[in-house]
Amino acid sequence: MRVILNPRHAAHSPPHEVDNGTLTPPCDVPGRLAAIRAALGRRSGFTFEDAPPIAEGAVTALHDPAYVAYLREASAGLRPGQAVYPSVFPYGPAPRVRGGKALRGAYCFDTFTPITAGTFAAALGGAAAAVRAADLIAAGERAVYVLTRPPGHHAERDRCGGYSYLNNAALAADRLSRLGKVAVLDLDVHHGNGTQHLFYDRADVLTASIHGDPARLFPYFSGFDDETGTGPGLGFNRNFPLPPVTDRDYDPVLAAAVELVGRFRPAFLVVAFGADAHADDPIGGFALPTEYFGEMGAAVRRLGLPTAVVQEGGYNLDVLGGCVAAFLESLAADG
Ligand code: OKP
Ligand code: ZN
Repeated sequence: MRVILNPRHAAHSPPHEVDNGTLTPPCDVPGRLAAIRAALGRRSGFTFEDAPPIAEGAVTALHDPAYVAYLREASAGLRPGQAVYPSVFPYGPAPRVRGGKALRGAYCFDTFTPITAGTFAAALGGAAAAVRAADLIAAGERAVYVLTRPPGHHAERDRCGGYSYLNNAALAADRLSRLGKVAVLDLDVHHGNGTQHLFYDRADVLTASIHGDPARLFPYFSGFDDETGTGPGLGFNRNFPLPPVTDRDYDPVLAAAVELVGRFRPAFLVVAFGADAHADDPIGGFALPTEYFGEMGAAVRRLGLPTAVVQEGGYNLDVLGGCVAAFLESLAADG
């Protein structure tokens, strides 16, 4: 399987996150990508290539050009080691954005997602990898893996959050949607609110996400099962919120989500893949064993669709690579 790497991921390495008024160590560290790269390198069947660069115009079809310019300019204004966080978020009937502090809150929905000097370069490198994977799938590859960080599935049209700045999976899906219907299956333990948001009114891209119940897990405000789309997109978004479960209770839900994808009859599939539903993940709370990620890969393989897999979360460096390898090896298996 071809693995498309984000060559700029390490440029983004935030010093910390802010949680409940406290500086906490970052979860999305460069070592995540290194761990996955090493695990895949120990197995046969994976080839690695850097994504060729893309122009900013490749992401402004989906993301607000002013938001993308904000990310670029905010990054450019910082020295190494500096980080910019929002402190005040939009409020009132007619929030107005006139200065830097308002921009920070207008374009970001949490305090976990700082902008640093290298953030824009890293985010654009991830988008480039996703675009490259989409183009390879469009050209006839059966399965391609995008190895990138920071994640992307929480990024909305004009807002970063949840460690995500540009929505890599959505960019791949949108690119493929020019050629046929696309399904996005989000297996990260957190709801893919950004992807849902970007396609909420579209019938040509089905979005389905299995995740921890947002009543208790990030991103809290969305991912409930009554969010099903709007306008022409009504019925083309489906959420499967779950309590913290083991593989036994996850499995029937995975089967239902996969069946939903199959019934949609897409030409292409994009998997937003996270390993953070693993039992040993520090923030997910679920209880899946490493081997079960192989079952997930097998379920996706049985759909028989050309598939781009985009890396999202997964924060235990000791198990992350094994989960990714199990998923991809089953996905690529014969028969
Ligand atoms: C991004 B992805 C712990 C709280 C952090 C944010 C989670 C973002 C997950 N300090 N909560 O979906 O893996
Ligand atoms: Zn996650």
